[in-house]
Amino acid sequence: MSLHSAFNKYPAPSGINYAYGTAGFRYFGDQLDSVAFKVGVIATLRSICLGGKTIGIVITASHNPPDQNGVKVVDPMGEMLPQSWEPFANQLANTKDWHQFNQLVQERLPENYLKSRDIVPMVVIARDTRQSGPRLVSAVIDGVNALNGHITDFGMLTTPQLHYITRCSNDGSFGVASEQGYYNKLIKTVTKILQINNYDCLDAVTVDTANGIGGDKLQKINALNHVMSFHVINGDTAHPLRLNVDCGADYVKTNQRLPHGVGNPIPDQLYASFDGDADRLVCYFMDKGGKFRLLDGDRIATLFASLIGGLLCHVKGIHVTTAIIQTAYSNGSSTEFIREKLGLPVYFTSTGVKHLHEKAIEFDVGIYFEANGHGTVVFSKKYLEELKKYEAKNSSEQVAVDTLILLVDLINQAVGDSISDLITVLVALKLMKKSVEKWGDDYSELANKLFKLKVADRFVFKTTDAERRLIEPVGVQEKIDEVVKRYSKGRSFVRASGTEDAVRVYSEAANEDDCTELGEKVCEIVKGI
Ligand code: 16G
Ligand code: ZN
Repeated sequence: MSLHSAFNKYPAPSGINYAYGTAGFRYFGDQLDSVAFKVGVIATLRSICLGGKTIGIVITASHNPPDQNGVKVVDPMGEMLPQSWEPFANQLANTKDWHQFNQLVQERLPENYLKSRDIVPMVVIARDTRQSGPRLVSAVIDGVNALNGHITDFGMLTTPQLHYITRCSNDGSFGVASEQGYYNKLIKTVTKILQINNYDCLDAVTVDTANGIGGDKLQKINALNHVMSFHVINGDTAHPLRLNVDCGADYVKTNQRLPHGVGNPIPDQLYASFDGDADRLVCYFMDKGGKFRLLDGDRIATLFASLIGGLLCHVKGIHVTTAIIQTAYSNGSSTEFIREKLGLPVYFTSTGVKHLHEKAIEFDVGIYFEANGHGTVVFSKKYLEELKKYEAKNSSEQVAVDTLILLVDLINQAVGDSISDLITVLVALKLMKKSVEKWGDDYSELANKLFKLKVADRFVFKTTDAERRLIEPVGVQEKIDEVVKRYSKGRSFVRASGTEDAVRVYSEAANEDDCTELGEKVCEIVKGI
């Protein structure tokens, strides 16, 4: 099909202004056909501009309800589409006129591209379990084919698996670019870590997979290995309308309670939840007193930092920079714990994986997590090289070095990955001989609450300082400051959502009542604008 015919096949609906947000284009599934076609075109153009490197596309709306969907572009090394391409993506997505559309496309194409065939643009695609997925994949395929691109459809995968495949397609040293390649790398690495540390297997764990794709993939891992085992609950992918309903990482984190399906939790035993596309992880347990204890992204970051920091202590003579990257949503207690107990620097960025990732790669070991469970660790080339050439002085040092090297393979550096993050949590607890209870006692969270407000125009809210302060509307931040200082350990910020037509208000304070009162007062300020 020619580009022109494909353009006509997918007319853009009127009345929607599409915007490439923090996680790509995200709308109701039936509003995305024209966008999916255009993202096919964008990914192909991106591949052409990068001389034929493979670009990824994921069709998912993550933790959002089943009738929504999203289209997201993955860059060659598994990162997000660079922000410099977002205005172009928005322009294409909103163009209804063929001539204008064609002109925009031609401007990005090298001269004679369609005739010369010097470059073969490569695209890989996967989707989650949503009903609108197959239709949107077809639309993407039409977009890629219209520009003579080559596309491989990997069917249903977790978002991080598609990031992994994209990266491997461009960098063979990362692994084999297939779903099986992903499992092989993971299983081989875990098996080796356990072996050199004298353990047979990891503890089995119950995982709520939000009735999403992560459940199917964990079952595959169960069938392929002997060193770890996952008991999947909320693993019903046969009924896509159950996706994320009363379960999953977002439900557990937002409501601070057990997901549907965990009836009688065993005290002090670890449980975990993924989100619908398996790139977020939260852990939790019920303590002996029957209290629900959440172990969110902040906790996972501190656990990983303790594991890596502890191992690095054994390897004297290696100099690496380590930092933890957080967002405004990270609990103040976790920040204090990292700075004071772990002695590590903390940096803040805006919400959204791409911002955290960008900062994390400035360090040899960059640990980044959002409180909601999105995150991973990135390692520099230098770090791996230094470890590889390090001459250990005794066997325990050698084990530490080898474990550190293996962790680089275990952790999915391309993007936060529920499966590999969970396995790393289990490895960390085992190697550090740390109980879940002890992990939960690292620090006590300050009370925190999140409010969502509908406003006439969320774009009037402009922030600075990693979204922690408002610069517009002018004068509002001063009013917030005035309220915040009345509460012990008080903190609050206001930011426009990047995924919903709403404004979010976060409040934090020494106790629940203060936290609620503070949040409500800040909401009043916002409503009064
Ligand atoms: C997206 C982001 C997530 C962020 C959330 C904030 C990615 C892959 N996903 O889901 O990291 O926490 O947006 O949503 O970057 P909000 O802007 O609506 O609060
Ligand atoms: Zn997700």
